[in-house]
Amino acid sequence: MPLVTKNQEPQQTSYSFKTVPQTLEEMEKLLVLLVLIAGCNLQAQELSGKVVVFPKRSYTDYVTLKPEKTDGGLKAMTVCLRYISDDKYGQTLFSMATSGHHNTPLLYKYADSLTVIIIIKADAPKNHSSSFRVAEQNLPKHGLEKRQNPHFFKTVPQTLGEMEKLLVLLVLIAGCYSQGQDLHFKMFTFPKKSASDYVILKPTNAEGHLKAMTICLRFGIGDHSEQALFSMATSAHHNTPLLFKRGNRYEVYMRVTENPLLFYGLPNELNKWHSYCFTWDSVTGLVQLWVDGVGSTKQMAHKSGSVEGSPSIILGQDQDKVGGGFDESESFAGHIRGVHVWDYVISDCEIQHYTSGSGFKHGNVINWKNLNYESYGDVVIEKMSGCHPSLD
Ligand SMILES: [Ca+2]
Repeated sequence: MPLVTKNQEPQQTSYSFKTVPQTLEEMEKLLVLLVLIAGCNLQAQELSGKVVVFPKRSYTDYVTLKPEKTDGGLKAMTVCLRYISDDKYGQTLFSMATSGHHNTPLLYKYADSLTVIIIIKADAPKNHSSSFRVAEQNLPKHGLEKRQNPHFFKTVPQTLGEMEKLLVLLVLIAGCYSQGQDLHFKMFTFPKKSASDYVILKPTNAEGHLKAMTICLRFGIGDHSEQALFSMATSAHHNTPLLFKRGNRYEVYMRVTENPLLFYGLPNELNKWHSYCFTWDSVTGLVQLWVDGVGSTKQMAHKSGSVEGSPSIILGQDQDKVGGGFDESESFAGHIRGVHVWDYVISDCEIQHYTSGSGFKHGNVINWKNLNYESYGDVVIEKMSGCHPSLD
């Protein structure tokens, strides 16, 4: 219900937290604006580590999941989900409906905590609140849609407190509130060797005191010339580390400018994507490389040391000083994507998950899906063609 009567002048709304929208129209505008700002879209989203919050029992709050397979004809099915609830009432956990029947199935939890599966049952128990409705058949292709409910806008929050709660909820559900960019299905293309093409990556934790590190990226190259894969520099040293490739071997410069660690026998075919991970742990000093899931033997560098200060991270060039000192012969030409950096050594298992692209935990220092970066020169940010597997 609009709060403004005919006799009153509608109040000018500035869409700040201090002003509660006064009308249905204003509320709708604000919500559309918020969703746009949040950068949400209807593409498939990686939701690991996130939850969908249903703050109240209502017949207007729900999420529609769009199945990847929409052609029907199911002869078997497994449905998995996790939920938590302290509600003493019955709860609909999952509802799949088709034109043939509206319970195919309905998964319902009764108040006595017994989870009941009802398949092809005429009706769910009366007086329960459908708090989770999922997946109608014949919907468009995959993706998760946060649907605007036609009833939702009929009630405008009446107080500042209600408005704040709603905004917090929206941001939580949107799950994409950040200043970085999601480069899923994109890549950096370095079309030539040069001293002017590079990308600066800005870490989330700007002030480092790194005692361990994992760096993963995917790359493809077309020749066996010297190639700087990843360069991290600080004011204390410009190789912390430099990850380099020369001919058929991989090189790691960790706090050294000469005599790098050398790694032989790892996959290095040309014109092919490679998954590359570097790990370093200060306590043991052990360094390991992984290429396409093949782990090297371990070598030692910068034992008991740390990487202090704000690191300068650059793709495409070898920094011989912080942010510069580039040499064309050491520059990178090819493709890089899927860059993640952690401030700890991720497990072998996680590295395998990264390699296969199956649900690994994203980097907490550099995250390809929330990346702050600046590109220079002729570096092109390209969308991957649909023929590539989605691994990031
Ligand atoms: Ca150099």
